[in-house]
Amino acid sequence: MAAAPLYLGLDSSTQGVKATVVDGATAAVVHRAAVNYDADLPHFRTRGGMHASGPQGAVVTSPTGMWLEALDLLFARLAGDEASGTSTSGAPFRLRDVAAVSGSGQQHGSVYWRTGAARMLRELDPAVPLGNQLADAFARRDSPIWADSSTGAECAALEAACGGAAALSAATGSRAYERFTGNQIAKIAARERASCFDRCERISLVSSFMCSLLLGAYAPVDTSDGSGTNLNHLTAPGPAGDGTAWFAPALAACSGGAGGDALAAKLGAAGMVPAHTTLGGLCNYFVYRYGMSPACRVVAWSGDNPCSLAGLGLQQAGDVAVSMGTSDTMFTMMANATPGADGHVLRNPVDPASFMGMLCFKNGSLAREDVSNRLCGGDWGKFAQLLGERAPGNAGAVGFYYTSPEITPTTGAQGGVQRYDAADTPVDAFDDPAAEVRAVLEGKFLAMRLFGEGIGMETASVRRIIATGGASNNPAILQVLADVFGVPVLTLAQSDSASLGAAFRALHGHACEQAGAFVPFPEALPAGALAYTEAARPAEGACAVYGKMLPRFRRLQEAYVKSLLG
Ligand code: ADP
Ligand code: XUL
Repeated sequence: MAAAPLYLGLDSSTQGVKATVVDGATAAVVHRAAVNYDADLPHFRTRGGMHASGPQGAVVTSPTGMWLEALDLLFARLAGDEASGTSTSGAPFRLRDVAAVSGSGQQHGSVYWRTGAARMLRELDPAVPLGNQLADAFARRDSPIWADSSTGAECAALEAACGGAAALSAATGSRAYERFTGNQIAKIAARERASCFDRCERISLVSSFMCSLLLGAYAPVDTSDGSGTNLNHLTAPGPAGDGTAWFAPALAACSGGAGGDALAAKLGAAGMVPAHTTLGGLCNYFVYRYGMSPACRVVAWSGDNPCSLAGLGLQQAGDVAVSMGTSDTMFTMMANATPGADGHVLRNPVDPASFMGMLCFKNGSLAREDVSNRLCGGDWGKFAQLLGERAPGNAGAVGFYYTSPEITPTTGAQGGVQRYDAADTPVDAFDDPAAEVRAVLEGKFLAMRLFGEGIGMETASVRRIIATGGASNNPAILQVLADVFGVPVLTLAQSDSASLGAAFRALHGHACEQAGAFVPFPEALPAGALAYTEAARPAEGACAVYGKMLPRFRRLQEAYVKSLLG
């Protein structure tokens, strides 16, 4: 009997690159592999996969060459596991059985291919590692990434050129954000016009960059990750459907004076594609070097948050996901796009007719870890115990923990920590360590509620929350989340929702290609693909306590953010 087709999902994230192989018949995870940049590629000298520089560490990049080496190392590990007959599930697998591959990239990052690089991509030599043969393929050695917050001036200019923040948000799904690719490009186009921008024939996102390596040709940007650029038109019709066109005024504003057409040519003059699009076959490099099938199809890559939406199985409005990793994100499926002043609306990666609402908080696990390290010696069990010592509402104690400059709400280039007692008086420390532990969580989840409402996600319409990311292993943290929103919190047995979602999207894209028409995502997924477990149920009355607290929380947040913005 022929083996069931396998689907490969890759995730090029901030700290490493991961692979998830799923069985197409059951959607069960057959194998996983991972590469960690800091540990596995120490010669790039990154911390958390990043290089930070400038005042407050606001300029943040990753070496593009590191991503090349990491992809080879990941495939070498997969091929080695195949050869030794080992896998994380115990079931042997063959890379040759992978019918389609797709991927997930950290959002917003950008790669600058130099003139002539298309040919280098087309002629990739399977005998030479990617890092060696593409060493000269870039107009810039380092890629700005999502953690960068150095483009405040470019954001102001973009909003001014597009008729203000509200107009930009209505068109692209978000007002101008420092990390969004358009503003990153604008900075480089203006300051490095001759040394980089004019020498560059193509600008890729991290997602379309990695996809280009698999294709051996420049891959288009997909509409979901494209919604994180400030350069897209969220709803206008484009060559490949609604939401696939660039937004001309934004292109012109971010081109450093070179003109919107010049920038469109570098981004892909044909516009974007829906994320379920199959772009072509896998290039020979991966066939000959790692034993992949020459028949393997490449489905467009997307951003990590859109891929997580697919991996967590969000299927109807009111399904909300909360991911608590390096950054915290909250996202939800939405029937309509109602972009607001803060937060983002993206295209849905598995349904070209709907949208994805998203909030991104920069201070996620590192802020919680800071509290845990200071007060609990880094013991999450102790953290949970302290959390249980105080009731929802924290007897009025409120804190804001922006250990690095925050994105939601935007604190500009400044970060800081501010605590208030029940009388709204700023205090240096709470009397009770348990208050600090509760405040760092309640503050985050209240911000999710507050900003969620700003993009049309009414708390009353939330049905359930699916939690993922490192901190979702902590049931006590999930209890606070359930209490703030008043709904059950579920977790999924499978981890790594972004690479899992990329594997599911490979399966989905392949199903659409084979059917010659769009197949609804839930129909493409094998039954039972997603097994949820209820991890927390809201305590009686807790949600109402938080509802009452929200106006005060908003007021204190506004006051503190105003002081940071100066
Ligand atoms: P990434 O964004 O890099 O994928 P992860 O989702 O793997 O990050 O999350 C890593 C974080 O999870 C760590 O920084 C750690 O603080 C946090 N974490 C791990 N276990 C726990 C726990 N039991 N309670 C709270 N936080 C945890
Ligand atoms: C989303 C964001 C981060 C990155 C890295 O807008 O900036 O979540 O995608 O994970």
